[in-house]
Amino acid sequence: MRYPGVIESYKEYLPVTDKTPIISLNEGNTPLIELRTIPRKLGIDLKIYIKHEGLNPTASFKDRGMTVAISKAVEEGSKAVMCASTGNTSASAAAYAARAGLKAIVIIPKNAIALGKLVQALIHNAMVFALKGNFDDALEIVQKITSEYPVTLVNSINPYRLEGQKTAAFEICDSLGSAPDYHCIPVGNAGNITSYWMGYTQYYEKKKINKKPRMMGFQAKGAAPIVHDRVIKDPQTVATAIKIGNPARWKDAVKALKESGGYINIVSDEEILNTYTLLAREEGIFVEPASATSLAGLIKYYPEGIFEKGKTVVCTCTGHGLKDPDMAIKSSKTPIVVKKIDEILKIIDF
Ligand code: AN7
Repeated sequence: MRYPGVIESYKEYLPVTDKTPIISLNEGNTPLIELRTIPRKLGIDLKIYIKHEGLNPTASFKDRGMTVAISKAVEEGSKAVMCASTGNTSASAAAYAARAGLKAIVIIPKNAIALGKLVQALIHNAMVFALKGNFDDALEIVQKITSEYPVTLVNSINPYRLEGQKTAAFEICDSLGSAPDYHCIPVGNAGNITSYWMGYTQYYEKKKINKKPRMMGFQAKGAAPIVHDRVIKDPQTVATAIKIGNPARWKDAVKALKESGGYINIVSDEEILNTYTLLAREEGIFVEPASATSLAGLIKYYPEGIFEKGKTVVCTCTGHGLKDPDMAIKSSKTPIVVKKIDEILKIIDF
């Protein structure tokens, strides 16, 4: 059977009816890849899976929530949608709005989002504003405009976004046959950790699983408002996707952490980038820097005994590595320029 996307797959758990026009790009059904090399090389006694959300239609997890938010916007007669974004939400909003025939307006922090994401918003023909300010400033403007004008907000303040995103937790349980013991996840605006916890909780209440995981959130060191329990005025990190100082879903994330007996802590830019290259080189998995935060946190805190040995962990990798080609180039060797076969053979040195 042709895979139909997350709304058709999990209809009974979503706020849709037969009257909801389903706007989908067949998102979801992303691979759950078991790590082969990293746990062995680093001496980590855990079964670790990567939920590779970079393999969604616009190459990030945002598509799961966007299919629901855009479908509901169309159902409600909206003609335009708007978001602030560190890049992935705007890429997804632009694509799903194009699919639905809606106008998309996005505000991104100027010179602060990865090139691939900017390109996506542009090619899908969104109206793109580059704000001289950061993500938090952009979100404030979007909240003001959408509360006063007839345009639908599609940031994760929109509850339909969370509804869609929770389907990733369902997929994990469906493919493992149970919930993992731990779930590691990057935390930016904190919508995704909230969504996963909703998903696990609902599956538990429906008796689809008999345990729930501990939610393990990780924030970049220079952008860790939840860890430090205060707004960060000028957040800084190479992981531009999570360069957020005042998360919209802050309270919900704290609730998810509390209810799950979870854990939240920081990882440095260096630790994020080390894990980013490690995943690419040792496992063949290319994710964007912010996405590597989940595994970077596991690698950093495992030696402190935060994870019980022998357990199963899922790390969500939220976006594809191709989103940020500049970072990939900076993190890699340069091509070797040659003209003749002899030069190549000399360098390979068989
Ligand atoms: C790759 O696109 O906030 O904690 O505006 O793109 O749910 O915010 C992106 C967030 C992690 C954090 N990884 O998720 C946006 C935006 C990637 C991301 C996050 C984002 P949340």
